[in-house]
Amino acid sequence: MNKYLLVIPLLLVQFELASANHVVKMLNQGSGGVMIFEPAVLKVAVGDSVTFESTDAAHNSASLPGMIPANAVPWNGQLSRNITVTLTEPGVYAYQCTPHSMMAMVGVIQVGDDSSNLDTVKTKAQMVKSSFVMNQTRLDDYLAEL
Ligand SMILES: [Cu+2]
Repeated sequence: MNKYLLVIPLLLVQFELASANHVVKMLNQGSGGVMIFEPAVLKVAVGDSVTFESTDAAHNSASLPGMIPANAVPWNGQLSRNITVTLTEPGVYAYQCTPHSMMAMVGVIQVGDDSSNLDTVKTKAQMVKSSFVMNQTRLDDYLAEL
């Protein structure tokens, strides 16, 4: 019986070491409206990767300047192309689709359950959302879910 009890912690360690990949679809129409990332709010573990999938054409994913953790690497995907980013810095990340930024095609990711830069991101969000011509509350709503 003892040897079986030893196996369980080993399995748990292996599970935690395995980083996961998450998919965010870039859509013309989603359950939350038009020109939208789905899911637009994502919580992942440190070291996980996220693939922004070009489900519908003519979208991209680009991190928003000043709205990712201080040491995180920014990204800027090409239109109509998948892009996979690995998130090694804990904290809050906000990103947009560049051609549809005015339509509030934005999303947020929280890495490692860390909120240390959330206030900074929320402050910057007030400037970003001033350019939205529709869905003005989307970014605030997403950030409120963290
Ligand atoms: Cu778009």
